[in-house]
Amino acid sequence: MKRYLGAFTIGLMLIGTSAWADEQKIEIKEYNFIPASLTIPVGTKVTWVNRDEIPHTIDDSNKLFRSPALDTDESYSYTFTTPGTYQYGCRLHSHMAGNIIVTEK
Ligand SMILES: [Cu+2]
Repeated sequence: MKRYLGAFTIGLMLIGTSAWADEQKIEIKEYNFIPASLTIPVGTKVTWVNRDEIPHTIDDSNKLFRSPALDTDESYSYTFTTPGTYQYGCRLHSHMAGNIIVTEK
């Protein structure tokens, strides 16, 4: 039983490490996505965090991903599994725009 738990713990640590390496964060501040342009390898999880006092959304122009309205400090994540260029914006503020370039691994 002890040995089983040990292997389980190491497994969890490995999962934790790879999740850390394949994650990127985009902050929303003063109606801007920061960074507005991000290049990532396929398989990367992107997390947007709203740092404004007003709600924002993350909406892909091709409707691949679409977040609910995020209040202050709320976040939304999407994992990109196909290479390409993704344009997104905020459906509450049409002038907000960002893009993500997903490259082959
Ligand atoms: Cu907005």
